[in-house]
Amino acid sequence: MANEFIQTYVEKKTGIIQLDRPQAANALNRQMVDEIVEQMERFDRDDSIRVIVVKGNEKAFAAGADIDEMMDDSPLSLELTNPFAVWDRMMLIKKPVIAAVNGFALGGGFELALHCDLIVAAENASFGFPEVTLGVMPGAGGTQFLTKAMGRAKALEWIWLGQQMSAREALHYGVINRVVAPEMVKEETMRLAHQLAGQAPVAVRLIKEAVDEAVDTPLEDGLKLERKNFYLAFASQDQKEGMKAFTEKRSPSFKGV
Ligand code: DAK
Repeated sequence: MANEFIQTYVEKKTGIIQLDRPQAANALNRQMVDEIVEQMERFDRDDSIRVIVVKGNEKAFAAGADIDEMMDDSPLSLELTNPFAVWDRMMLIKKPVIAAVNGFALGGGFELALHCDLIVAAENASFGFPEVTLGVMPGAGGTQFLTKAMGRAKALEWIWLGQQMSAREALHYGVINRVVAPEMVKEETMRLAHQLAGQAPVAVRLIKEAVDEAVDTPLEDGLKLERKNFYLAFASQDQKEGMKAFTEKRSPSFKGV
């Protein structure tokens, strides 16, 4: 089925998902979230793709969940339809996902960026959780992701006050990776994507799993998984190629197997 709220294209082994609901500042309705996640999964399964990028437009990455759609939800309608299940699927994507943020990344839009592995933002980007001003709270992982990224005190202040934070502040607190001039966001994101696409894909995947494990598990369990993935990396031809290329003083040619 054709996508209504996103556009997708491929550039140099990078699958790009462009949020495309400009008349509503890219507010995320449920169909749009379905389209985003289904496309992420398609790119994840596609051997010709090594990195996934999610981007908005110049004004907004995404200004949150669609308030009009959410307004009439009830506890039981949410319990029955479980609209969070599709968000959980984002966490199963194995390839690197980069968010390219210009303008607003608010509420669910910020949560979408936080579900990505890396965030490249424009100097004029702003991040925030305005949920409290609507009488609710972040529901797609905001309280958890932000607290793990920046610590309890700042996360509480930020989410309680519902204020927007500049890209520089977000960078300072380790919530995002890079800040560049607005017109450079796409270029910087593609530079990063290109660098990642040149790394050994199996190793990149195994590293993502191991680093994610570090966030939530006791050290001992994390070390076990790291060791298992380290062994697994030695099952790849890319390991042979990477080490051989080093000894032969040439660049490796990674195949992802
Ligand atoms: N929902 C619906 N429409 C929105 C929207 C939103 N979140 N954000 C903007 N729009 C619409 C505006 O209503 C306006 O539509 P028209 O009036 O032109 O028809 C259009 O986009 C342009 O917006 P503005 O005219 O307001 O533009 P400004 O430049 O003046 O302001 C703004 C931009 C982003 C600062 C402002 O629009 C704004 O404050 N927007 C709302 C921000 C917000 O409160 N976001 C929602 C937070 S709650 C869940 C998953 C996630 C969530 C919940 C559940 N499940 C899986 C169940 C997350 C919840 C949230 O995100």
